[in-house]
Amino acid sequence: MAKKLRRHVITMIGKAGSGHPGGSLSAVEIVTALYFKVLRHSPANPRWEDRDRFILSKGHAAPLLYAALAESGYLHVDELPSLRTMGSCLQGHCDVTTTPGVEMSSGSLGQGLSFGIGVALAGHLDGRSYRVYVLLGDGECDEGQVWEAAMAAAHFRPSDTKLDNLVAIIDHNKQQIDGWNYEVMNLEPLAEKWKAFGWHTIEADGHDLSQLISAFNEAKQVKGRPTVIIAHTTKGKAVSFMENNPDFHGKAPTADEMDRALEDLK
Ligand SMILES: Cc1ncc(C[n+]2csc(CCOP(=O)(O)OP(=O)(O)O)c2C)c(N)n1
Ligand SMILES: [Mg+2]
Repeated sequence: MAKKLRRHVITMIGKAGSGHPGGSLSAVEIVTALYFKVLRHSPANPRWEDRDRFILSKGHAAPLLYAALAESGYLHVDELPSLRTMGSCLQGHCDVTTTPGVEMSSGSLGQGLSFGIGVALAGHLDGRSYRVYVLLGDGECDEGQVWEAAMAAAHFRPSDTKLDNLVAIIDHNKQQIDGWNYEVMNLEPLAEKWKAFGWHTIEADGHDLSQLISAFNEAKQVKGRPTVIIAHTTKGKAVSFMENNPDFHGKAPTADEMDRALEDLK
């Protein structure tokens, strides 16, 4: 499934002629684990009230989310090539008003965790047992709002239960739009920061499905505080000439590059 999603990402962005391959490819296993092993959801009924919520805060990875939504049945796979065309329900960044299964309009970085806290608090208030998963980029953590949210999530105490229905996942691919994080804005020590903000903190190989699934299972057992999974990943993962190559943060492959990428993903 992970390979299928990668192939969709490449062909969708290649056909559209614009989009963000690097940060879509790095998060493939995280999204695969969630959609195909972890989330309690009902693709036939996207607004089912008890569904677990997945919030893509790093909204530029929309093609990956659309591929997962299509492969799990929210959309038809043959709608995927309409990415970024006028009138399509698959715009370049996530739009809650047009795409079944999208929980939040995102693309302006920094907002998803705050929104996720609201959804998690609402779950407690409504007596529902759904869980909330928010995927953030590591460069996205340059945004002050992420840290306001990190502080707030460990603070709120709905009916004496802290937000243990909330899981943040950081796609820690060590790069952002302009290159390496350590050159743009050093984040380290990242795990220690989240621990200091009161979160149960797990580090995992973000391309190892079994490590990710155990991390999500561990998070389900944690009581009284939210969990963050710091998923160590590689930007552009599995396409040789895109791996760790900042040029492919936000650039579509040419027709020739698309062929070479699909060759890597055979
Ligand atoms: C508020 C805001 N500022 C700037 C941008 C432009 N932008 C899009 S992606 C990106 C880099 C994000 O880096 P990271 O979160 O590490 O994403 P990834 O490496 O997973 O692609 C930036 C600055 C944006 N979308 N929103
Ligand atoms: Mg990054």
